[in-house]
Amino acid sequence: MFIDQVKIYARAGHGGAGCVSFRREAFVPKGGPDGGNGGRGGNVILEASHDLNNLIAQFYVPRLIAKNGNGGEGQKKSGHAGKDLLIKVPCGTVVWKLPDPDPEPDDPEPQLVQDAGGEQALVIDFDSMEEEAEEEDESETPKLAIGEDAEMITDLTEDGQQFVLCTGGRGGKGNHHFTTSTNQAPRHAQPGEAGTEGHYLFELRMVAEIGLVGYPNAGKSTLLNAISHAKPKIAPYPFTTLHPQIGVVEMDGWERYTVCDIPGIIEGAHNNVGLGHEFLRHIRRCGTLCLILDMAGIDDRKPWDDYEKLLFELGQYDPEMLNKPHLVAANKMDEDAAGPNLEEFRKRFPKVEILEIMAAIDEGVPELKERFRQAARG
Ligand SMILES: Nc1nc2c(ncn2[C@@H]2O[C@H](COP(=O)(O)OP(=O)(O)OP(=O)(O)O)[C@@H](O)[C@H]2O)c(=O)[nH]1
Ligand SMILES: [Mg+2]
Repeated sequence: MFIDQVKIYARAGHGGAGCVSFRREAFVPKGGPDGGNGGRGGNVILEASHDLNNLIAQFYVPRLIAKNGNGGEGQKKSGHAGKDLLIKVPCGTVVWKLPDPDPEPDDPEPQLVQDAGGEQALVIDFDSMEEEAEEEDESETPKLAIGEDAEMITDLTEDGQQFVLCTGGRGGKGNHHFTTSTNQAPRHAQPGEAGTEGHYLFELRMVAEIGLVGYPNAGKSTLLNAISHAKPKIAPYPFTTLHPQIGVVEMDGWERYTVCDIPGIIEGAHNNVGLGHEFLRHIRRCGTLCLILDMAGIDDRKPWDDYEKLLFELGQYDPEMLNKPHLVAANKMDEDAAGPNLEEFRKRFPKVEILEIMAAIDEGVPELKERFRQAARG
């Protein structure tokens, strides 16, 4: 299972309470207050890790609760701090703060009414309970509130980058802090502060330099397979790839860059046709896009139509996508129809940079790899 969006509830630990205690020792009369401070609550900390590639761990554990601090003790002993909860998330995780859900409606208050006989009876208004329940249902309509009520609070892109999602509450002060000239034996101490909490949406946007975009069956996964150690599934039917994959391309001289293969897009993807276009989020960060076209038109489409429709769908997802530099990989050049189609394509789009490849047999692939390297270096 591949999870790239998940709702999370997180809460930091509460601070431990301060202690009320008095020194009791033989031969020390009126030993004075010696209540220690409470320990602070644990933080919830996120850490980006390049060893992970999806949010599956958060999907199974969507409540992140850090430990509370311990209470203070006598003899001025401070309580232990609550342990921080360190959560590893994949590099490229964007965290959104969601608005707090509406508080649960209170149960209707029983009301005392006088019945005809003058006796009092307890009446609970069940009608209003039902109405409230209906209203609640309406407010439950799922809204992935990105761009509306949600606020982006961090973007974890670098391996090892940390972010404190919720801060643990401070421990309360013990009673020895509260002695004054007039009160040498205070019988009160501070309670611990509550840790911060909230509802969040974690969204993974993969981090890669080059993004492959194309219709299903165009050969995106075949290309990723040819240039990197990634082994995406390749098959002669559409929508073989169901979730994004990143391949690391290693060049001579220890140079590396990453390429992201995503599921195929088809006309109407912005209206959820095919697999929709939500996974385009994974190529949002790519500096360069490579549009892979089946130049032979094996699935009875024309490459120039594919090209225009792909650009249209990219623009529908986010007009910013059209500002990214892109090049075209004309794939399946080993097929007979590919040559004439390419000629026609060049006539229609003379300014587009095209590289001819046969991904299945590695022809033209080294040149494309080199071109990607230049693009990745920016
Ligand atoms: N003739 C020919 N066939 C190719 C070439 N490259 C890929 N194919 C074939 O095209 C088919 C689809 O390849 P994939 O790499 O799975 O295509 P994809 O773009 O990843 O498809 P989806 O994952 O469904 O979006 C497979 O049967 C490949 O063998 C090529 O250069 N020439
Ligand atoms: Mg594929």
